[in-house]
Amino acid sequence: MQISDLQDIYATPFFDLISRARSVYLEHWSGNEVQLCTLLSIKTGGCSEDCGYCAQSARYSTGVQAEKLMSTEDVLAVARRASENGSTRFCMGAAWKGVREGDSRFEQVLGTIEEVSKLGMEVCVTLGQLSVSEAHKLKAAGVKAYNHNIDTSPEYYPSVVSTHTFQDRLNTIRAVQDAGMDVCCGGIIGMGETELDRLKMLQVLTTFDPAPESVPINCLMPMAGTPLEEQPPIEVFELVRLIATTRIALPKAKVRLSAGRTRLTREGQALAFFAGANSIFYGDKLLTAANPGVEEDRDLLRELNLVAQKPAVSAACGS
Ligand code: SAM
Ligand code: DTB
Ligand code: SF4
Repeated sequence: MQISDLQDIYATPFFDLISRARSVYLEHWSGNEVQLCTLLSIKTGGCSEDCGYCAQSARYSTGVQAEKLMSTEDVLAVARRASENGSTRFCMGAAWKGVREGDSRFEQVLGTIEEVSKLGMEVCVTLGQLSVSEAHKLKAAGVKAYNHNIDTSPEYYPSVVSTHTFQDRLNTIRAVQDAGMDVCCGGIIGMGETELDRLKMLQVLTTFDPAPESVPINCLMPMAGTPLEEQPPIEVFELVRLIATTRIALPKAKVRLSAGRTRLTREGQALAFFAGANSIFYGDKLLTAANPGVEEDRDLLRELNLVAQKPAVSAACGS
């Protein structure tokens, strides 16, 4: 898609924009379903990278302590609870620059994935950079989708991260696709980028082949101690416009209303769902930051007559 097309869509009068996004949603999705995805940080903190938004970078004093990789047993206990609570997707995150084949910690994660996939939820992981052989191993262990965000426009990326490049992100995404996993890729808004940066990020996502299966839109949660700690909150209508534009540009993608929901009102979230968001992180914690509580989310979904989407995998095969 051309950037000018995305700019035209984004600039449509607000109600026309969200109505169009809703029509596009109804053409491609049935009913009023929302996917509930639980996140778990299986390896927290101590990361070598300098992503300016991240509480887990070892370069900033954020109060997040570096922890060891969680055992398979401990991860399984959390995954079982998530499944019992109605989550249909389970995403495990590690504060790593990337993974290396042969590393015992990578082997341990593969074992954990094999066990978690038996629970019947879609399994997603976000472990940083990888090459195609590691991607094949993850796929074989039962991973459905790999989360690796481009986070912002190619032009703005170096203002936020210096320890790896935008191209490194694209290379990992290519490896994930070559191994046959779905790509979950989106970004963060509210890092000081312009409206054009947000649309350029979206434009990059529209060039992916195949298209991303899910697109998380995170609102920056300013983390004390990081370079972006003072960023002001985003304007809700800017978020809703971006979600609607994403829905129109990538009609079949799950558009995930991700980090930052604790700072949105219920009405703001309702507008985001109307504009095409059809997935949320569910459970009171993201990786290190807060998320609305399960009861709060259940109430919201009930009042909006939104129901949990069924998992796309069966417990028997986990693939
Ligand atoms: N280390 C891996 C990586 O960088 O891909 C996986 C974990 S990383 C924490 C996953 C994503 O979380 C980031 O790409 C970013 O989009 C999001 N994220 C991290 N910190 C955030 C924050 N403070 N506010 C909003 N989103 C954030
Ligand atoms: C994504 O796009 N957002 C999630 C998930 N993918 C891994 C992570 C949000 C992290 C929010 C900050 C924190 O919890 O530290
Ligand atoms: Fe590390 Fe990922 Fe955080 Fe960057 S976003 S510092 S790579 S955990």
